[in-house]
Amino acid sequence: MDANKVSTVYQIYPKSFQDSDGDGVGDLQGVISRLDYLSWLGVEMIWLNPVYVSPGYDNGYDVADYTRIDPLFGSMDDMDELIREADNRGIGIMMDIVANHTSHQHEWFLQSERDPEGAYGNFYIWRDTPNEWSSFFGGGTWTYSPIRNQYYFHAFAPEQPDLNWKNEYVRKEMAEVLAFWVERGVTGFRFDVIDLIGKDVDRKQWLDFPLMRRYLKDLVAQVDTSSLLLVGEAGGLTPDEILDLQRDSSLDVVFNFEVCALDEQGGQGKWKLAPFEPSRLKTTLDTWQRAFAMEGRNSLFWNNHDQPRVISRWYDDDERAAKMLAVLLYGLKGIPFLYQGEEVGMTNGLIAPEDYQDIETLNYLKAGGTLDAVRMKGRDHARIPMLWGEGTDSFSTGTPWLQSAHNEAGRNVATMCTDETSLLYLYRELIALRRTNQLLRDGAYELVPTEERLYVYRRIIDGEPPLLVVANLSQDTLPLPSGCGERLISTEKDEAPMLRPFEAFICYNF
Ligand code: TEU
Repeated sequence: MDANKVSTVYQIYPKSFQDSDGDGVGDLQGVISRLDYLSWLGVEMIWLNPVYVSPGYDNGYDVADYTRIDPLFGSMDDMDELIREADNRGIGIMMDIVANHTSHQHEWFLQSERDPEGAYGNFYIWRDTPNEWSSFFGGGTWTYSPIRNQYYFHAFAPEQPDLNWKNEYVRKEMAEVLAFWVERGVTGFRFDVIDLIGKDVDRKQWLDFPLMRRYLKDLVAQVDTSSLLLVGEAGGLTPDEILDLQRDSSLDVVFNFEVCALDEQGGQGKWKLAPFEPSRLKTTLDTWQRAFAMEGRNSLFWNNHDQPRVISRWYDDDERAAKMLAVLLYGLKGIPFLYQGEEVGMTNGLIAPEDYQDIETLNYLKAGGTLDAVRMKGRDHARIPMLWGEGTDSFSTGTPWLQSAHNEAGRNVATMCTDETSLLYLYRELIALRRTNQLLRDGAYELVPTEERLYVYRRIIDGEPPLLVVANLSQDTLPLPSGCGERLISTEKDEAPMLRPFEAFICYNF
């Protein structure tokens, strides 16, 4: 697929999007019932978080069967209907492929555990003696299996054993999973923690790039990917490594998390918070934009199902900041990913301590973590049911699987739909603009030096008048930068002689 042509991917966390049967959990029929909304919004692809059969220790990132739908979400008929109905509206479906690990209840693991000499004996990473290495969810990376009398490796929870990618049959099986979904008509894949497939557990090395590159290249070479959008979640890759993968079409775009970590102390994990500094937002985005200024592209996103709302973490829930961030992101070079609820300014909301559900958060709290950090960075805050109306009633007629409260009136689809000056309408206009404006899609990126509270950059194509994107990252009133011509889109209804707090716009540059 020509990745530059995708104007917006909309991420749906199915558990929290729309419940159709009143059990408090979102499902595929729920997604289908909201396709007209997504079509109105103008999105071209949906990234669906995992809906495969799973015991749900990590909300579906522990897959027990890659080619069956979990009854919690519906059936394969529902999935086929979703693919068809989305396609009727010009919307593709991107499946989440969790290739690094499976569930401990996956048939491969059960067989591997029981029969070391059998066909699946070498599908996972088994050792007689474990080394000391910390997993991403806290605790060690090795768990003893009394059945096999050996230890197996897991980068995440013990219920998520890592596949042994050195085994060519593992790679073949995964290619068959891809082929299965291509056959059913999906238009993209998002590969979960794909940088980890080349790891060396004995040397305690998460990333061996040449190896990871080879495995990934082999994997995608086994299916016809020409009409697919390939997205890799690979926080450990450098821009050069990403460019390398883009050049040979192993991936179209990569998720990197440097921006998400701006409110962390750095090097000490996600829970050690530091104050957010707008100037660092600018320098970090600029570094990544420069790396792909002439070739390749970035992924552009603020939030996802792992990253709670940045307007809560950085900007005290301020809706003006949400608008500014929307314009700033849609001006950048790359593919924008919009996470459900972001278009109505959903915030981290409130969750009572006893209602936390996420395995990562529960482990952290058990280990003595603080609620303050969880309120900012706990993944449940990103997974609060979608606010279609004032409360979560319109998400489900039953009791939502995750209890939460919001106190920001009007931040929901029903309210914002009736207000053409709302954040929701701004997103709709931005999405439409990116669809038609070649400069925004393909133009090179160039920073315009300004003071640090202001982020100004140009998008350029030879022989065309450049665009200027101006974003006031602060609540201060600032002088307008020079060179601002006719505005294409703005957070404000009118123009003022000064830049208002959090004002942002895209205009022609003279
Ligand atoms: O996330 C990968 C990942 O690196 C996370 O551990 C991330 O660091 C953490 O969520 C930050 O809080 C992917 C999925 O997006 C996530 O939902 C899964 O839990 C994880 O892989 C394991 O499959």
